[in-house]
Amino acid sequence: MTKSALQIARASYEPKMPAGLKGNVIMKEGAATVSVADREEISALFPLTYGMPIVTFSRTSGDTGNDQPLNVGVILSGGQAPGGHNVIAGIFDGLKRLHADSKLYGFILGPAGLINHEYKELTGDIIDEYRNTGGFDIIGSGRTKLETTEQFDKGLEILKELNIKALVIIGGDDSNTNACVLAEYYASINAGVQVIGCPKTIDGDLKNEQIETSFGFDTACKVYSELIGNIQRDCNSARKYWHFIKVMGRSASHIALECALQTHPNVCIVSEEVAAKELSLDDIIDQIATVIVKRADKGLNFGTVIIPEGLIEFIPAMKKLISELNDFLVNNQEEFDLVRRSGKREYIISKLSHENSAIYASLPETVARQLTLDRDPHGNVQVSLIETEKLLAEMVDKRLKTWAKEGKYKDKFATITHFFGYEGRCAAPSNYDADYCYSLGYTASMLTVAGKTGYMASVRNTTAPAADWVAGGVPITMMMNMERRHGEMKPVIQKALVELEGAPFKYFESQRDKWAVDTDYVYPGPIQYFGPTEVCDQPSKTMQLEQTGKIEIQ
Ligand code: FBP
Repeated sequence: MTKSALQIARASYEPKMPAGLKGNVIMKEGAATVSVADREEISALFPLTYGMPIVTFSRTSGDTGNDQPLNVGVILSGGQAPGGHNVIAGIFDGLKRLHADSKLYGFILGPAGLINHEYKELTGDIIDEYRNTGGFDIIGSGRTKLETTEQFDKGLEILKELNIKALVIIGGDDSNTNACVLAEYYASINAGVQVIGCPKTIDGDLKNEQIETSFGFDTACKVYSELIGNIQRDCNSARKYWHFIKVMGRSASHIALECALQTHPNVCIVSEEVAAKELSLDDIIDQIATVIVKRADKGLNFGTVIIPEGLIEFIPAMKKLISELNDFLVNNQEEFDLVRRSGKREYIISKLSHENSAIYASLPETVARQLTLDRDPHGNVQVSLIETEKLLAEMVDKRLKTWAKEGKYKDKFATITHFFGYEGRCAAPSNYDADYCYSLGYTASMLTVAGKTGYMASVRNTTAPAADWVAGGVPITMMMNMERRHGEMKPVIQKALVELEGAPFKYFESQRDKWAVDTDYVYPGPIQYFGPTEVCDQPSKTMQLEQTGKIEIQ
């Protein structure tokens, strides 16, 4: 494999670790825990893994008494996130420190690897190739859901064959929920296999009182912010384009908000605010167009708009339209297919309720078509495929043309659209993610050694220097509540959306009017891996605001 100069230099980076994980480690147990909501239902569903204490690890000068080799399996689940390889390296090093004969097996291409018995042993040579690198390519990832007892039993066959005592599942909220269901099931049948979760997702929506952040968020946001900064410098140089930039984040707007905190765009839409204020698509268009006019009045015919990927589903009126469309097409697909392509739009307009028909008619041709064509296997519109950035740019253009006729706008409006997602998911992890992930992995191995199951690895106090970080484990049931999924009430880890009362949004809210009309762009530049700590080691602005109430340094 040909390596870049950075890859070669970065391979020898030694992730910083909490002092509590260095040397021999002992575990302290706190008080019993309860779930965030629906305690009766969750405790009944998880009789063996409910109520367990939060645990923390600290250094001891004494002997830990753990000196037996231990075989562990690891799965990468869901979308890629920078730092996954360091989680695996941390697990490996933790296990090898315990005993040189311990083994780590990686299941190939996500949970499917466990079910299909596809795996490889991760030896020291392999691990060394992947230290501090981005991507999940060491074993690959996948989105198969581990949720049926047949899958659990099939998985157990290979776990037994390889004498694996613990399985670490690195994933987002759904994968960690399923990890807990698996932990409970294996405990209930005395399978002798523990299950430990690890918080991953660039979306940043797996966090709570105990989990400060999901790994990958920091790096992905830094990559997108670098690109947004570059675009801002370009548009401030050319002074002729408005850039509409969509950023990933399937549901929550944490990425969009963090990028706004890093780059000070002229507009950033936050889906959670749209939902809370029940804004319509028309309101959002109005907001953006108003900023464009205000800047034009100052001679500034350029700017940036950041749009979160999940926006459409947070606009109450769009949600209703999509839901009626889903129902209508499920029942009338054959008739719809017979309508000529040129007549499909009019056909839908004639069939929908008055309210939804008007919204549908106002959508640009391409988006209207996407809403009727791109459907998932359950017959639902694939909202993530809708090019929201183009939708908004086109609709703003239309609005400005109307305003021009009314004499409210007289300048030229030119747009360029972008979507940043895959550009950041496999970037080489920032120092924060490299350190955080390695510590999470090492902690996961300590949890397996301690015999824990149904826990998520946690590393806290991460805005402090790494030596002061606190490593431990949190019972997954503690993060759960009951939610309706596919028509059924299910126990799930609460997804963390942007809190409108939280410090990151409040800070953004206090600044956005200034950023809208002034040109106060920040150009973060590329992630730095070597250099002064204030350049290389800063956690995300979101974390800084959440943990300390302020941004240390822009
Ligand atoms: P995870 O929640 O699995 O970490 O994935 C998040 C994400 O990166 C979203 O931001 C994005 O909407 C989605 O994955 C895209 O995934 P895919 O390429 O599998 O469609």
